[in-house]
Amino acid sequence: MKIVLASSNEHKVQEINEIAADYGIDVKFILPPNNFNPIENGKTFQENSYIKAREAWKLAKSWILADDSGLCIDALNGAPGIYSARYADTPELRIKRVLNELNGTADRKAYFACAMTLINPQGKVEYSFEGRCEGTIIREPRGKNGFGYDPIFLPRNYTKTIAELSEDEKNQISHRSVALRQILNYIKTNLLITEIH
Ligand code: ITT
Repeated sequence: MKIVLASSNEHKVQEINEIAADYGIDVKFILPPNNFNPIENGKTFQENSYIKAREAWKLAKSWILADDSGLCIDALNGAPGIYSARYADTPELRIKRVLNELNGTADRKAYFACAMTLINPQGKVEYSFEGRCEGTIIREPRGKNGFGYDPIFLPRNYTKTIAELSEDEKNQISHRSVALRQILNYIKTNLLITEIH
């Protein structure tokens, strides 16, 4: 089964395909055409994932999965949240801004959230789910793997940042893998036809 991932983030599609391959069902995610440029003006991750899914459906009219994700920091009242991708011009500057805003703050609690929406070829929402990964923000970036805010995020009960974990290790615990497993489970149970002998 081919599903268009309503995204232009190559890291996301790579991560999602790795998680799906591990799950053991025949689903492959592909990126939409280059002119995919949704206006993410929703107020929640869930609303934005729906907006992305609808825009991709208009282009492809096939199965669509959209992921809207971000980092929510308690001491910053949930910021950067839905603005995570736009918090500054580059990933490095976004990290710098977060660390500056948290300068001197003892409460470092945060979580990554990922809302996913699955739309069917008729354009109706089949399923949606939000996954989370809880942790804390450290004071200096560490590690080179992953993307975005991974170098400053220490998952709960870990001593390494996500950027210091292998892809496999990230995929065991990430907000994206929590949401995607739920979606894959739905697909397996409801959409893949199994032959009865
Ligand atoms: P698309 O909208 O095209 O999918 P995007 O990168 O703009 O790509 P989002 O709108 O969902 O995606 O914004 C998510 C931002 O949140 C992303 O750019 C990162 O800065 C951050 N983020 C999300 N998931 C992350 C992860 O697994 N690790 C680190 N940062 C993440």
